[in-house]
Amino acid sequence: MTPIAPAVQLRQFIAGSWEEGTGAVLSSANPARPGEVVAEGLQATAEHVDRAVRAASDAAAAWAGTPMHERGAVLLRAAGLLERAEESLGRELAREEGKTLAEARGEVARAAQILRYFGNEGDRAAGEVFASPRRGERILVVRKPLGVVGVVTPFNFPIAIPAWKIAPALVYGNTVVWKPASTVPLLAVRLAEALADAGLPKGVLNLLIGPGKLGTALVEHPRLDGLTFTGSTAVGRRLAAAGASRGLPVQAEMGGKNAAIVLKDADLDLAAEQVVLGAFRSTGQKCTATSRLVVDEQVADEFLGRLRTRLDAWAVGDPTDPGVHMGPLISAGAADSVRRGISAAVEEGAALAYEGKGPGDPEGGFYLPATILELPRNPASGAANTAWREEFFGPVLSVRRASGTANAFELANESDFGLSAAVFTQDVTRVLEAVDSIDVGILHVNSESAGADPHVPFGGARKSGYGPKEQGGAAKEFFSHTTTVYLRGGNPR
Ligand code: UN1
Repeated sequence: MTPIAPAVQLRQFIAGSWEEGTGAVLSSANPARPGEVVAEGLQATAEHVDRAVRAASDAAAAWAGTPMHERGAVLLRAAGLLERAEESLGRELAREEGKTLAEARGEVARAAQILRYFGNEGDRAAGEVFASPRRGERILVVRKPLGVVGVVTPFNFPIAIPAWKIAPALVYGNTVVWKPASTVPLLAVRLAEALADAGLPKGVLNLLIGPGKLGTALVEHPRLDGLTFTGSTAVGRRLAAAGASRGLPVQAEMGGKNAAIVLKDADLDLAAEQVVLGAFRSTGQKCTATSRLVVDEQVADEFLGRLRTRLDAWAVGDPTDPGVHMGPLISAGAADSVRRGISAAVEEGAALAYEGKGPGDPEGGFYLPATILELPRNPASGAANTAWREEFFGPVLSVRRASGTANAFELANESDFGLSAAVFTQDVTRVLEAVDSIDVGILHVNSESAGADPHVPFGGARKSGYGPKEQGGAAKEFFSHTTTVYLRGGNPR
């Protein structure tokens, strides 16, 4: 057995200095072995929020005036630091969050890739030039930072989601006050360290570790200029409302109830592989996870059989064991809430179609087996079932059978959310119909519903998202605003 690493001391990062908090003790435990503390320290308080926002505000003008190329260069150096530490950071991430080592390393590599993409943005277009209808004139559209941006991030991608918010914030010239989920503070410290070591000037990035109410203090701070959030729908709406009431731009990436749609002509083996990955990787704790399955009734029994066969070989246990496919949930509270959701769904008529094996020795970890629920055939009771409507954020897949393609698309759209979907078919006509009729921000054809690339927009339709999308060219829509300059020479001819 590998020796247990000692708990890392947690500190706040304000105005370029690491300092102890003054709030209650915060312990980040390993969800696979809750007795094992991964990191520990004192939390930040409202007083720290105030100092962090002031530090970011004081640093804003100099950072906005730093050439974009130099801002990008800091991100490129930080990317290199993360790449070199992929192995050790991946291990810390798996121990703190509970996703498998392979996924955790992949996430660190993804964070580096995001920093690289936005680092290189420092040498790309910084605005646009238009012709003018008047002689002797050009019209420039230049981009400017918002100022101080609050960044509030969830537990499930402890380094990639922060990277995809902080990197564009910084390269477009904003300064940042970041409040990560209190369950994953260690990875937040690691990202802040990498950016500081890469040469970020004092006050440009400030990190506050502590309870959710710090997010409220942040959005209410008079010197905050914008807020970007990823997390639960309830918290996102509350922060967005608080921001809007003060006239702040807010970007909020919230829930999903993403459907995989398996049509009757699909490659069933490929679809089964991808649906298992989409539903159960990261223990179902992705806003892009596949939590609903719509399968054509003509292939439903065959397809569900293939899912069961694959899941029988799905090992659940300590995520740092390389043979494991699925680790624990993030906390006891999260596991209880998913259990309550499953019970409610069953009481409302869902059938337990599959329940996988748990770990050999759970050691008190917050495990749940991979679970498939088949919802009532009656359309009204299927649609009304809790497992069809509510995001569980756990390893649960809710199934309904469709009577053909049109019905399958209807069922897929039957949700308040619209983040992602995955459609499985070999027929290009069905693909084109899916593109037109499935109302989501991200549509996968013959691949799982999760995943995001740094160079293309990420975000949801309908109630999954609020404000501009993230990543790619979309990121600048939130992290900068435009000044339109009518530029005329002194003596037009
Ligand atoms: C992915 O699908 O790889 O919180 C990224 C989430 C999303 C990110 C998903 N914002 O799960």
